[in-house]
Amino acid sequence: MRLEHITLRQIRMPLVHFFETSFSRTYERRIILVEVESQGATGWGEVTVGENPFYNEEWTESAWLILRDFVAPRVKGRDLAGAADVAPLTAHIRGHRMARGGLETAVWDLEARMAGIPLWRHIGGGARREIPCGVSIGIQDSVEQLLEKIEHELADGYQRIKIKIKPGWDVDVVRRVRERFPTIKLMADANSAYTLADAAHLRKLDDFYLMMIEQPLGHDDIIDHAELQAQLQTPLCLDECIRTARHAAQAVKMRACGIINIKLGRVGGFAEARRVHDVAQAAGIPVWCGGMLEAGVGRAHNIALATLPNFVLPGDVSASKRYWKRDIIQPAVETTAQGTIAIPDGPGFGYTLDREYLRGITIREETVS
Ligand code: OSB
Ligand code: MG
Repeated sequence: MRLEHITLRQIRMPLVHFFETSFSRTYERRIILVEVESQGATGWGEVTVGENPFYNEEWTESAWLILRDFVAPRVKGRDLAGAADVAPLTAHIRGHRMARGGLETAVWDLEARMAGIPLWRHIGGGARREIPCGVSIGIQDSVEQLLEKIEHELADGYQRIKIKIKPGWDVDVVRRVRERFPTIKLMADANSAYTLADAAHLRKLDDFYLMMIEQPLGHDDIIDHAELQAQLQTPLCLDECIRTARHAAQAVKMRACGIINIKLGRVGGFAEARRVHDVAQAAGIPVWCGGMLEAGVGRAHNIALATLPNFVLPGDVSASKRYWKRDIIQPAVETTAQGTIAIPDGPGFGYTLDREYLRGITIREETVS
Protein backbone atom coordinates (compact mmCIF):
# COMPACT_ATOMS: atom_id res chain seq x y z
CA MET A 1 0.00 0.00 0.00
CA ARG A 2 1.22 3.46 -0.91
CA LEU A 3 -0.44 6.73 0.17
CA GLU A 4 -0.72 8.94 -2.91
CA HIS A 5 -2.35 11.90 -1.17
CA ILE A 6 -2.69 13.03 2.41
CA THR A 7 -5.18 15.86 2.93
CA LEU A 8 -5.58 17.83 6.14
CA ARG A 9 -8.83 19.67 6.78
CA GLN A 10 -9.70 21.86 9.70
CA ILE A 11 -13.38 22.19 10.50
CA ARG A 12 -15.33 24.30 12.98
CA MET A 13 -18.25 22.81 14.85
CA PRO A 14 -20.19 24.54 17.64
CA LEU A 15 -21.10 22.22 20.52
CA VAL A 16 -24.80 21.88 21.37
CA HIS A 17 -23.84 22.73 24.97
CA PHE A 18 -20.54 23.99 26.38
CA PHE A 19 -18.28 21.38 27.97
CA GLU A 20 -16.35 22.35 31.09
CA THR A 21 -13.48 20.45 32.70
CA SER A 22 -11.17 21.45 35.54
CA PHE A 23 -8.93 23.10 32.93
CA SER A 24 -11.29 24.95 30.54
CA ARG A 25 -14.72 25.49 29.03
CA THR A 26 -15.24 24.69 25.33
CA TYR A 27 -18.07 26.12 23.20
CA GLU A 28 -16.82 25.29 19.75
CA ARG A 29 -14.52 22.57 18.46
CA ARG A 30 -11.77 23.15 15.93
CA ILE A 31 -11.08 19.69 14.57
CA ILE A 32 -8.51 18.40 12.08
CA LEU A 33 -9.52 15.53 9.83
CA VAL A 34 -6.95 13.50 7.91
CA GLU A 35 -7.89 11.91 4.59
CA VAL A 36 -5.52 9.37 3.04
CA GLU A 37 -5.84 7.98 -0.48
CA SER A 38 -4.50 4.89 -2.18
CA GLN A 39 -5.63 3.39 -5.50
CA GLY A 40 -8.91 5.27 -5.46
CA ALA A 41 -9.78 4.24 -1.89
CA THR A 42 -9.87 6.72 0.98
CA GLY A 43 -9.50 6.43 4.73
CA TRP A 44 -10.26 9.02 7.41
CA GLY A 45 -8.80 9.89 10.76
CA GLU A 46 -9.66 12.55 13.33
CA VAL A 47 -7.10 14.40 15.40
CA THR A 48 -8.40 14.51 18.96
CA VAL A 49 -6.48 17.53 20.25
CA GLY A 50 -8.30 20.28 22.11
CA GLU A 51 -8.37 23.96 21.22
CA ASN A 52 -5.74 24.75 23.88
CA PRO A 53 -2.71 22.83 25.21
CA PHE A 54 -4.46 22.23 28.56
CA TYR A 55 -5.44 18.53 28.46
CA ASN A 56 -2.00 17.67 27.16
CA GLU A 57 0.67 19.62 25.30
CA GLU A 58 -1.09 19.48 21.95
CA TRP A 59 -3.70 21.75 20.37
CA THR A 60 -5.20 22.29 16.94
CA GLU A 61 -2.41 24.51 15.65
CA SER A 62 0.47 22.34 16.89
CA ALA A 63 -1.16 19.23 15.43
CA TRP A 64 -1.59 20.90 12.04
CA LEU A 65 2.10 21.79 11.87
CA ILE A 66 3.33 18.42 13.16
CA LEU A 67 1.15 16.60 10.65
CA ARG A 68 2.03 18.84 7.72
CA ASP A 69 5.77 19.15 8.36
CA PHE A 70 6.76 15.90 10.05
CA VAL A 71 4.14 13.14 9.95
CA ALA A 72 2.69 13.33 6.44
CA PRO A 73 6.02 13.81 4.58
CA ARG A 74 7.42 10.79 6.40
CA VAL A 75 4.61 8.43 5.40
CA LYS A 76 3.44 9.71 2.00
CA GLY A 77 4.61 7.79 -1.06
CA ARG A 78 6.31 5.03 0.92
CA ASP A 79 5.64 1.38 0.40
CA LEU A 80 3.75 0.24 3.48
CA ALA A 81 3.24 -3.45 4.22
CA GLY A 82 0.19 -2.32 6.20
CA ALA A 83 -1.26 0.17 8.66
CA ALA A 84 0.93 -1.29 11.41
CA ASP A 85 3.93 0.29 9.63
CA VAL A 86 2.69 3.83 10.22
CA ALA A 87 3.29 4.31 13.96
CA PRO A 88 6.94 3.14 13.83
CA LEU A 89 7.60 5.56 10.93
CA THR A 90 6.71 8.53 13.13
CA ALA A 91 8.02 7.15 16.43
CA HIS A 92 11.06 9.45 16.28
CA ILE A 93 8.72 12.41 16.90
CA ARG A 94 8.63 13.05 20.62
CA GLY A 95 5.13 13.50 22.04
CA HIS A 96 2.46 14.85 19.66
CA ARG A 97 0.72 11.49 19.75
CA MET A 98 -2.69 12.89 18.86
CA ALA A 99 -1.29 14.43 15.69
CA ARG A 100 0.46 11.16 14.82
CA GLY A 101 -2.67 9.17 15.70
CA GLY A 102 -4.78 11.25 13.31
CA LEU A 103 -2.87 9.80 10.38
CA GLU A 104 -2.36 6.35 11.87
CA THR A 105 -6.07 5.78 12.45
CA ALA A 106 -6.83 7.01 8.91
CA VAL A 107 -4.54 4.35 7.46
CA TRP A 108 -6.19 1.58 9.52
CA ASP A 109 -9.53 2.74 8.14
CA LEU A 110 -8.14 2.86 4.59
CA GLU A 111 -6.67 -0.62 4.83
CA ALA A 112 -9.94 -2.03 6.17
CA ARG A 113 -11.88 -0.38 3.32
CA MET A 114 -9.44 -1.73 0.74
CA ALA A 115 -9.95 -5.22 2.20
CA GLY A 116 -13.73 -4.68 2.31
CA ILE A 117 -13.94 -5.48 6.02
CA PRO A 118 -15.13 -3.50 9.07
CA LEU A 119 -12.48 -1.60 10.98
CA TRP A 120 -13.36 -3.41 14.20
CA ARG A 121 -12.46 -6.71 12.58
CA HIS A 122 -9.29 -5.29 11.08
CA ILE A 123 -7.96 -4.21 14.49
CA GLY A 124 -8.74 -7.59 16.03
CA GLY A 125 -11.93 -6.51 17.83
CA GLY A 126 -15.43 -7.93 17.62
CA ALA A 127 -15.74 -9.23 21.17
CA ARG A 128 -19.23 -7.65 21.37
CA ARG A 129 -21.99 -6.59 18.99
CA GLU A 130 -22.92 -3.55 21.06
CA ILE A 131 -20.70 -1.40 23.22
CA PRO A 132 -21.88 -0.25 26.67
CA CYS A 133 -22.12 3.55 26.92
CA GLY A 134 -21.77 6.09 29.66
CA VAL A 135 -21.73 9.87 29.48
CA SER A 136 -19.26 12.47 30.68
CA ILE A 137 -21.03 15.51 32.08
CA GLY A 138 -19.02 18.69 32.43
CA ILE A 139 -18.98 21.15 35.30
CA GLN A 140 -22.25 23.11 35.29
CA ASP A 141 -23.23 26.56 36.54
CA SER A 142 -25.20 24.98 39.40
CA VAL A 143 -25.71 21.61 41.07
CA GLU A 144 -29.41 21.79 40.10
CA GLN A 145 -28.41 21.95 36.45
CA LEU A 146 -26.09 18.99 36.91
CA LEU A 147 -28.83 16.92 38.55
CA GLU A 148 -31.18 17.78 35.70
CA LYS A 149 -28.61 16.70 33.13
CA ILE A 150 -27.99 13.41 34.90
CA GLU A 151 -31.72 12.76 35.04
CA HIS A 152 -31.97 13.38 31.30
CA GLU A 153 -29.05 11.07 30.43
CA LEU A 154 -30.40 8.28 32.64
CA ALA A 155 -33.77 8.60 30.93
CA ASP A 156 -31.92 8.14 27.63
CA GLY A 157 -30.63 4.80 28.94
CA TYR A 158 -26.95 5.57 29.58
CA GLN A 159 -25.36 2.98 31.84
CA ARG A 160 -23.05 5.16 33.90
CA ILE A 161 -22.57 8.80 34.70
CA LYS A 162 -19.22 10.53 34.90
CA ILE A 163 -19.08 14.00 36.39
CA LYS A 164 -16.16 16.37 36.22
CA ILE A 165 -14.72 17.60 39.50
CA LYS A 166 -12.24 20.28 40.57
CA PRO A 167 -11.41 21.97 43.88
CA GLY A 168 -14.60 23.75 44.97
CA TRP A 169 -16.79 21.44 42.83
CA ASP A 170 -16.15 18.01 44.29
CA VAL A 171 -17.19 16.35 47.58
CA ASP A 172 -20.37 18.39 48.15
CA VAL A 173 -21.42 17.98 44.53
CA VAL A 174 -20.82 14.23 44.56
CA ARG A 175 -22.75 13.99 47.84
CA ARG A 176 -25.77 15.71 46.32
CA VAL A 177 -25.64 13.54 43.21
CA ARG A 178 -25.49 10.42 45.39
CA GLU A 179 -28.37 11.56 47.57
CA ARG A 180 -30.52 12.04 44.49
CA PHE A 181 -29.32 8.92 42.61
CA PRO A 182 -28.31 6.37 45.26
CA THR A 183 -27.80 3.36 42.98
CA ILE A 184 -26.44 4.58 39.65
CA LYS A 185 -22.98 3.74 38.36
CA LEU A 186 -21.20 7.01 39.12
CA MET A 187 -17.61 8.22 38.76
CA ALA A 188 -15.66 11.48 38.90
CA ASP A 189 -12.91 12.83 36.65
CA ALA A 190 -10.56 15.54 37.99
CA ASN A 191 -8.30 16.03 34.95
CA SER A 192 -5.24 16.50 37.17
CA ALA A 193 -6.71 19.24 39.36
CA TYR A 194 -5.24 17.97 42.66
CA THR A 195 -1.94 17.08 44.31
CA LEU A 196 -0.98 14.55 46.96
CA ALA A 197 -1.47 17.32 49.54
CA ASP A 198 -5.22 16.90 48.83
CA ALA A 199 -5.20 13.21 49.77
CA ALA A 200 -7.26 13.68 52.94
CA HIS A 201 -9.84 15.69 51.04
CA LEU A 202 -10.03 13.11 48.22
CA ARG A 203 -10.46 10.34 50.79
CA LYS A 204 -13.89 11.84 51.59
CA LEU A 205 -15.00 10.60 48.17
CA ASP A 206 -14.70 7.04 49.51
CA ASP A 207 -18.09 7.59 51.18
CA PHE A 208 -19.96 7.63 47.89
CA TYR A 209 -19.05 4.21 46.41
CA LEU A 210 -17.89 5.70 43.14
CA MET A 211 -16.87 3.22 40.44
CA MET A 212 -13.58 5.11 40.16
CA ILE A 213 -11.88 8.50 40.44
CA GLU A 214 -10.18 9.45 37.18
CA GLN A 215 -6.77 11.19 36.98
CA PRO A 216 -6.88 13.23 40.20
CA LEU A 217 -3.15 14.06 40.18
CA GLY A 218 -0.52 15.31 37.72
CA HIS A 219 -1.05 14.75 34.00
CA ASP A 220 2.47 13.31 33.81
CA ASP A 221 2.49 11.47 37.12
CA ILE A 222 2.25 7.78 38.00
CA ILE A 223 4.17 7.64 41.29
CA ASP A 224 1.95 10.00 43.31
CA HIS A 225 -1.12 8.19 42.01
CA ALA A 226 0.31 4.97 43.44
CA GLU A 227 0.73 6.67 46.80
CA LEU A 228 -2.81 8.05 46.69
CA GLN A 229 -4.29 4.72 45.58
CA ALA A 230 -2.81 3.07 48.67
CA GLN A 231 -4.80 5.55 50.80
CA LEU A 232 -8.13 5.16 48.98
CA GLN A 233 -10.81 2.48 48.83
CA THR A 234 -12.11 3.77 45.51
CA PRO A 235 -10.18 2.55 42.47
CA LEU A 236 -8.22 5.17 40.58
CA CYS A 237 -8.54 5.28 36.81
CA LEU A 238 -5.65 6.76 34.84
CA ASP A 239 -6.21 8.84 31.72
CA GLU A 240 -3.71 11.65 30.91
CA CYS A 241 -0.57 9.92 32.21
CA ILE A 242 -0.92 6.69 30.21
CA ARG A 243 0.53 7.55 26.80
CA THR A 244 2.20 4.22 26.04
CA ALA A 245 1.97 0.54 26.92
CA ARG A 246 5.16 1.07 28.93
CA HIS A 247 3.35 3.62 31.09
CA ALA A 248 0.52 1.15 31.56
CA ALA A 249 2.97 -1.56 32.63
CA GLN A 250 4.63 0.84 35.08
CA ALA A 251 1.26 1.88 36.54
CA VAL A 252 0.33 -1.77 37.00
CA LYS A 253 3.65 -2.55 38.64
CA MET A 254 3.29 0.37 41.04
CA ARG A 255 -0.40 -0.34 41.74
CA ALA A 256 -1.18 3.21 40.70
CA CYS A 257 -4.68 2.38 39.42
CA GLY A 258 -7.39 -0.28 39.21
CA ILE A 259 -8.74 0.81 35.83
CA ILE A 260 -7.36 2.45 32.67
CA ASN A 261 -9.13 4.84 30.30
CA ILE A 262 -7.80 4.29 26.76
CA LYS A 263 -7.99 7.15 24.27
CA LEU A 264 -6.85 6.49 20.73
CA GLY A 265 -5.30 9.91 20.22
CA ARG A 266 -3.57 10.11 23.59
CA VAL A 267 -1.60 6.93 22.86
CA GLY A 268 -0.99 7.70 19.17
CA GLY A 269 -3.43 5.38 17.41
CA PHE A 270 -4.71 1.81 17.16
CA ALA A 271 -1.38 -0.02 17.39
CA GLU A 272 -0.44 1.49 20.75
CA ALA A 273 -4.04 1.41 22.03
CA ARG A 274 -4.05 -2.34 21.47
CA ARG A 275 -0.77 -2.72 23.33
CA VAL A 276 -2.13 -0.73 26.29
CA HIS A 277 -5.25 -2.90 26.16
CA ASP A 278 -3.15 -6.08 26.20
CA VAL A 279 -0.97 -4.96 29.11
CA ALA A 280 -4.07 -4.11 31.16
CA GLN A 281 -5.81 -7.35 30.22
CA ALA A 282 -2.81 -9.46 31.26
CA ALA A 283 -2.79 -7.64 34.62
CA GLY A 284 -6.53 -8.11 35.20
CA ILE A 285 -7.16 -4.36 34.87
CA PRO A 286 -10.38 -3.48 33.02
CA VAL A 287 -10.33 -0.66 30.46
CA TRP A 288 -12.90 1.61 28.85
CA CYS A 289 -12.85 3.95 25.88
CA GLY A 290 -12.48 7.64 26.69
CA GLY A 291 -13.58 10.51 24.50
CA MET A 292 -12.32 13.92 23.42
CA LEU A 293 -15.60 15.49 22.23
CA GLU A 294 -15.07 13.83 18.86
CA ALA A 295 -16.97 14.45 15.67
CA GLY A 296 -18.24 11.42 13.78
CA VAL A 297 -14.95 10.08 12.45
CA GLY A 298 -13.28 9.91 15.85
CA ARG A 299 -16.49 8.63 17.40
CA ALA A 300 -16.66 5.79 14.85
CA HIS A 301 -13.03 4.86 15.49
CA ASN A 302 -13.76 4.75 19.22
CA ILE A 303 -16.66 2.39 18.62
CA ALA A 304 -14.37 0.00 16.73
CA LEU A 305 -11.74 0.19 19.48
CA ALA A 306 -14.30 -0.56 22.20
CA THR A 307 -15.00 -3.98 20.64
CA LEU A 308 -11.63 -5.31 21.89
CA PRO A 309 -12.23 -7.88 24.63
CA ASN A 310 -10.99 -6.00 27.70
CA PHE A 311 -13.22 -2.94 27.11
CA VAL A 312 -15.63 -4.31 29.68
CA LEU A 313 -16.72 -1.06 31.37
CA PRO A 314 -19.09 1.54 29.87
CA GLY A 315 -17.02 4.24 28.17
CA ASP A 316 -17.44 7.92 27.31
CA VAL A 317 -18.52 7.23 23.72
CA SER A 318 -22.09 8.44 23.33
CA ALA A 319 -24.61 9.63 20.74
CA SER A 320 -23.70 12.35 18.21
CA LYS A 321 -26.70 14.43 19.21
CA ARG A 322 -25.26 15.08 22.67
CA TYR A 323 -22.56 17.16 20.97
CA TRP A 324 -23.72 18.15 17.48
CA LYS A 325 -26.80 19.51 15.78
CA ARG A 326 -25.52 17.76 12.69
CA ASP A 327 -22.62 15.31 12.72
CA ILE A 328 -20.18 14.86 9.81
CA ILE A 329 -21.15 11.21 9.33
CA GLN A 330 -24.35 9.52 8.22
CA PRO A 331 -26.14 8.07 9.98
CA ALA A 332 -25.30 9.91 13.20
CA VAL A 333 -24.13 7.73 16.10
CA GLU A 334 -27.18 6.66 18.09
CA THR A 335 -27.70 4.68 21.25
CA THR A 336 -30.23 1.98 22.03
CA ALA A 337 -32.73 2.22 24.89
CA GLN A 338 -30.33 -0.02 26.87
CA GLY A 339 -27.52 2.55 26.62
CA THR A 340 -25.45 0.75 24.01
CA ILE A 341 -24.22 1.52 20.51
CA ALA A 342 -24.69 -1.20 17.90
CA ILE A 343 -21.50 -1.96 15.97
CA PRO A 344 -21.80 -1.00 12.28
CA ASP A 345 -21.03 -3.72 9.75
CA GLY A 346 -19.95 -1.71 6.70
CA PRO A 347 -16.33 -1.55 5.51
CA GLY A 348 -13.88 0.67 7.39
CA PHE A 349 -15.35 2.64 10.26
CA GLY A 350 -18.79 1.83 8.94
CA TYR A 351 -20.39 5.26 8.51
CA THR A 352 -20.52 7.56 5.47
CA LEU A 353 -18.94 11.00 5.47
CA ASP A 354 -21.31 13.87 4.80
CA ARG A 355 -18.98 15.55 2.31
CA GLU A 356 -21.37 18.35 1.49
CA TYR A 357 -21.70 19.38 5.12
CA LEU A 358 -17.95 18.97 5.54
CA ARG A 359 -17.26 21.42 2.71
CA GLY A 360 -19.42 24.03 4.40
CA ILE A 361 -17.61 23.88 7.75
CA THR A 362 -14.04 23.53 6.43
CA ILE A 363 -11.93 26.57 7.23
CA ARG A 364 -8.55 25.30 6.08
CA GLU A 365 -7.41 22.54 3.72
CA GLU A 366 -4.01 21.41 2.55
CA THR A 367 -2.88 18.39 0.54
CA VAL A 368 0.59 17.10 1.24
CA SER A 369 2.27 16.11 -1.99
O1 OSB B 1 -10.66 13.67 30.55
O2 OSB B 1 -12.02 12.37 29.62
C1 OSB B 1 -11.51 13.48 29.71
C2 OSB B 1 -13.23 15.84 27.23
C3 OSB B 1 -12.17 16.66 26.88
C4 OSB B 1 -10.95 16.45 27.46
C5 OSB B 1 -10.76 15.44 28.39
C6 OSB B 1 -11.81 14.61 28.74
C7 OSB B 1 -13.07 14.84 28.16
C8 OSB B 1 -14.25 14.08 28.52
C9 OSB B 1 -15.34 14.04 27.50
O3 OSB B 1 -14.46 13.61 29.61
C10 OSB B 1 -15.55 12.72 26.91
C11 OSB B 1 -16.49 12.82 25.73
O4 OSB B 1 -17.69 12.82 25.95
O5 OSB B 1 -16.00 12.88 24.58
MG1 MG C 1 -10.36 11.99 31.73
